[in-house]
Amino acid sequence: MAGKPKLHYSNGRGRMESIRWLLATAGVEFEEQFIEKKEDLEKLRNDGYLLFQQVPMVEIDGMKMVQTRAIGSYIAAKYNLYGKDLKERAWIDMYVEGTTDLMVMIMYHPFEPADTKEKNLALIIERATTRYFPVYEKALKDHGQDYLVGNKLSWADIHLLEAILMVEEFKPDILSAFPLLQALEGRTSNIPKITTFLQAGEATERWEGCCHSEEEIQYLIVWLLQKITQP
Ligand SMILES: N[C@@H](CCC(=O)N[C@@H](CS)C(=O)NCC(=O)O)C(=O)O
Repeated sequence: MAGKPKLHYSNGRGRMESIRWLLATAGVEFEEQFIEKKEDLEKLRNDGYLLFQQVPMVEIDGMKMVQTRAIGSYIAAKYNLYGKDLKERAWIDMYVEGTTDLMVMIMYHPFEPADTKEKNLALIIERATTRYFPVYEKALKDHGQDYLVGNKLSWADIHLLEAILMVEEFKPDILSAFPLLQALEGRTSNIPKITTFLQAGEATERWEGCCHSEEEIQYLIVWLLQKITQP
């Protein structure tokens, strides 16, 4: 039997968090090898483990997978969270990519300089409520089903729940004009495996870590230190 998938990333949400969500929803136990310092990333690179010298990297089924999107597709397909046919998969892809665009805005938020932070937050909220959430609310209204695609839980719903919770951290009533999304949030977060994942604090207690370059790792460390030392 293949061992547990092993996730290589920082102890932050960043690009790995959606992978953690998918595995948790599928009920797959995984191990984490956190990248804590520059040398950890260098070692992975020197060992030839990172195809493009970047993380996330997931050891799974004998592969060392990189590229968040590819890892997510593999896991979603493997664990039956990727629709029943090509058309459903196309819809799931469109939704997941749209949600990812919103998430990336949020992911960069902690790295925004103080003078643009507020503006950036306003833009996140504006995009969530005028560009992304209306699409999902309409989809649910139009087909009248419980989940976004194929009346069955898929990667699209899981990814959306993750994004909703992220935006709610900034604005708890963000879904006030989206009753069907509120229902979807309740329905999905009550799925036992997701509840367990949320209760374990996995989804909420990580800092918004994502490192892009050695300079950014340094920047991150400064940012983290500031966060830790703030009263
Ligand atoms: N397209 C890649 C981007 C990965 C990426 O930018 N990873 C960052 C960490 S979040 C990284 O490894 N940065 C170091 C570098 O680019 O040198 C993906 O989606 O996985």
